[in-house]
Amino acid sequence: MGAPQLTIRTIRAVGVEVPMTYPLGTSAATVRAAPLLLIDLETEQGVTGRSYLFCYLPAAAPAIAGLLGEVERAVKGDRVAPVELWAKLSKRFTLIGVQGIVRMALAGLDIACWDALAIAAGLPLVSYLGGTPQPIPAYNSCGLGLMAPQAAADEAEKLLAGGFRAVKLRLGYPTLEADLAAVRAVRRRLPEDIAMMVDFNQALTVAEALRRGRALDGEGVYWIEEPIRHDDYSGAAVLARELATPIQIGENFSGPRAMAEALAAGACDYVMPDLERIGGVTGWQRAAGLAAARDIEMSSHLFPELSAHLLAVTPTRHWLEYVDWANSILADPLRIVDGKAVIPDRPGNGLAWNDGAVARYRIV
Ligand code: SMN
Ligand code: MG
Repeated sequence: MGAPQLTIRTIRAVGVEVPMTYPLGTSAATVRAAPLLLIDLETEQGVTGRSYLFCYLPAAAPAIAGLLGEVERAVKGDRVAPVELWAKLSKRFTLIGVQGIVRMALAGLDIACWDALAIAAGLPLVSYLGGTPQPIPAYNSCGLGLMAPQAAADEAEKLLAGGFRAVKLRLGYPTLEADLAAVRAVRRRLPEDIAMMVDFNQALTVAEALRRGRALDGEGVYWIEEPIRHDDYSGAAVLARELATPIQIGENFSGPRAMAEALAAGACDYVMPDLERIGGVTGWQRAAGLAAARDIEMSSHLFPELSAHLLAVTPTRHWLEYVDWANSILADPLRIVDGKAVIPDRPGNGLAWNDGAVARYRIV
């Protein structure tokens, strides 16, 4: 007997703003609390699929919830078939464009659909996708925002608790000298075998990125992330060619097509798609195929609970980005053992809400 066919009954979305253990001070803005949208896809058969989105701004949570209301009207009664649903909804939202928060809303539905299917099949999502639960190496991406060099070094040391073997430092200070001071302070404090990624969050022009990148070559930096505008693939190709340190981009790829264009342009050495921007589980799998075809290492961006399942079925899997932002509203937060994410051995993607915490932090 196969699993029952599932059909969509309702899509419920609840916005929360949860405290963060470490604020995230990027070159663009400081994030002090995480606005999340928690999504429950209820089916006629009683199976509920779950997902969550990171909204960047609290105001985006009700906006995405509103879009999901529109999505619900379009797919009520449809079969839970995420590939078909993408095709239908991409057409339906063509006029506004499947970008930005529209794409995030569709990704939220997609992730919840795959969860429902895996639950109905009685398998962890990773197994439903053809893999097996296994520990996934993670870097601790909490904290390490722009701050005084010694404070960054102190924080970096704390972030190794849990056995993490890598951390990520935010850069893009007003001067090259300040960037170098932060890198050197953290690098000196960490054991040599601990990897240190750096992230500029698009702060630089191409010329300035070349200047700062050349200064960082030889400083023990594992990758340089988003040094310039996320969509300047020809500029990024210059950097990838000229700099010895690998260039990492991808959190802003809007769908697999953007990633394909970046790869065709030679814009980076590594990729790190973001689950809600690449198009959920469906988009991720297509992106993983593109990375595999070119032998490019693929890491994840945010959503560690979900990305762990997906990296396990990504042929060129690299690093899981770990953040603890969802922990306070999850009934079973993702466990890290010896620096590796533990994929829960239970049906679905493992998301379940801590209802008391959700009520406490609710904003929408
Ligand atoms: C980041 C992610 C989410 C919000 C702000 C900054 C960052 C990262 O670029 O890669 O972690
Ligand atoms: Mg980044």
